Amino acid sequence: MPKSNDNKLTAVDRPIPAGVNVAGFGSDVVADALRALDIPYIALNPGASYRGLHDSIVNYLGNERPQMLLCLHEESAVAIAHGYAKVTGKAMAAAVHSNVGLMHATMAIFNAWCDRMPMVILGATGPVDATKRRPWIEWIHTARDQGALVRGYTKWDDQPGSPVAARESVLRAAWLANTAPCGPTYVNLDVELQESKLAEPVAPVDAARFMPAVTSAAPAEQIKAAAELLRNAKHPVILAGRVSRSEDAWNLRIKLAERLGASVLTDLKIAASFPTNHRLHAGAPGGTVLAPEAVEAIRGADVILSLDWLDVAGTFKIAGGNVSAKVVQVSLDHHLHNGWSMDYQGLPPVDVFIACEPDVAVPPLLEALGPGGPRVTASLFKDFPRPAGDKLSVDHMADSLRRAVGERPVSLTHLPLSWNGASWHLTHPLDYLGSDGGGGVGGGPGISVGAALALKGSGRLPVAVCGDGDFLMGVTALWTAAHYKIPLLFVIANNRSFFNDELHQERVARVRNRPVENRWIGQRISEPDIDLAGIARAQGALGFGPVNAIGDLDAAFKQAIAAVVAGHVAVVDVRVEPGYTAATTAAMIRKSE
Ligand SMILES: Cc1ncc(C[n+]2csc(CCOP(=O)(O)OP(=O)(O)O)c2C)c(N)n1
Ligand SMILES: [Mg+2]
Repeated sequence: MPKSNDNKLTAVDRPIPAGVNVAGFGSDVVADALRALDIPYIALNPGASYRGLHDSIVNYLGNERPQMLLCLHEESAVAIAHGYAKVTGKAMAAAVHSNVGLMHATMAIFNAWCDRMPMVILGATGPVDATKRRPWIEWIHTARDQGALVRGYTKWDDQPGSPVAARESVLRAAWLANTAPCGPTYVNLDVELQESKLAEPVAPVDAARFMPAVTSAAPAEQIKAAAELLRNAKHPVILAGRVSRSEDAWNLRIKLAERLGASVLTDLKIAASFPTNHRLHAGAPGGTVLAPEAVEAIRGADVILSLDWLDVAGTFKIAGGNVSAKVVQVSLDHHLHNGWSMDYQGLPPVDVFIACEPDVAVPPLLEALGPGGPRVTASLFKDFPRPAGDKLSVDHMADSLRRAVGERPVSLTHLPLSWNGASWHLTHPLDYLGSDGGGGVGGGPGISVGAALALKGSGRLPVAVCGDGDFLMGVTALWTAAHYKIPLLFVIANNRSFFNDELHQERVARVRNRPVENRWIGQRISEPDIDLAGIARAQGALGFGPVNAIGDLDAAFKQAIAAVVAGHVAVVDVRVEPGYTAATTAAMIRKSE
């Protein structure tokens, strides 16, 4: 095993001192704004359209605060910012080159948008003044309305006309991105603006004054009305949705659930929001299907409290529709709904609407409920699945991984579609960071690198469990982790297939009375099998496997975890039998809705 040298990220990519400490060019003013915002990193793939800014970060800022994180694809640059925000709740920056870099970045921006994660994306175009354009290349890389590429899934975008206006844009972009409901913002910097010499010094700005904290209190009347409903509820249910990573808020949610004796649902599409091993947690968390206990809880509920649940209407539909319970919705999400994207989901029935962040609503709700409880309820908790059979399944993989990490705090930075929600206890807000947000396959690796970056030094072991398809689409994010010495364990649930879609083909075949045996064609990633451990090694990570036998799992995980603890990036290729949980499979291949 190679020795991990200095594991300080700031020691990587040091420039020789340029001796520049006065802003001389337009892009220096933009760099100053990034520094003033305390943005620690800017993940990027380079390009001439922002060579001015690039120079300012290296030679004016000395490549620190922000430090560049070189990425091999724009999609991973944005995904890294996404993963970083999942842990910290804060925007870092990403830079992408002209229209082409932005086009590469779009899916990752969409993922971050759907996941309501903040980030500031810097792009570039031009020169807007055609007389200044280099022939050919600067013409093809100039677009009239570049922001239009991402306007449907960013909170705001701008193309400022001067260095001082650009500074204001960057401040506004950070402020808006970080204000709930959070999301990506995009600032497009004209080449000429960046490269222009400043005619006169630009007066400094007190950035903090342009970042006012936006707090929204819970409306007192609605809190009272909700407390009234919940106090009298016989079968309350809490849908624990998009909440923060705060431990205090986590504990207050537990207090609320216990005070009410409410059954609590969580969702693997989003980060951990309630301890899944708590007696009030209703069944194992699912991504696309609801556990039977969860369906039962919703059907039997008389009051349902949604703490910014991702999809209230869809959940009711899965539970069989006709939900008669009174519904209290706590959310600010409506501020982001627009005409381009339908990611806002179905319109749910709501009896009391509390327009604030869930973390803000819970304390006054508890207070308004007053003393009482905790009510006694039957335990809904079920133990881990017992992996069956002698073929290596995803359950065997999870079982061995769980034993290998032992008592060590783990952050699952990503989970594959094949994951069984029953196989892990999520007992801390950082135990699981949620999915890719937008269902854009290929996000797992980059998001995990960004999350691991934010977790570096925290004592938590970042573990990314990815499908092979997801891993292969985003695999070059590994190099960034290896280069910047960001320890991270990848476990690949390698079924050598885009298996999700095999089930879709099976469904179509069933409906059409055609042979389901052909479902694998155009789906299987084999002949040749891809050496995933080899792809890891080729990028400076450590590769283990392929692990084909159940008996070899423990040793592979033990070695890989030791490597990550020593500061490395490690990948374990686990050749799993294709298959999802029985409930997911049944839901996916059934003939009717
Ligand atoms: C960018 C993108 N392309 C295609 C899809 C369609 N799709 C959804 S899941 C999936 C398969 C993912 O494969 P893998 O990560 O190996 O997980 P598995 O289905 O095998 O469990 C595909 C191709 C998508 N959601 N996003
Ligand atoms: Mg697969």
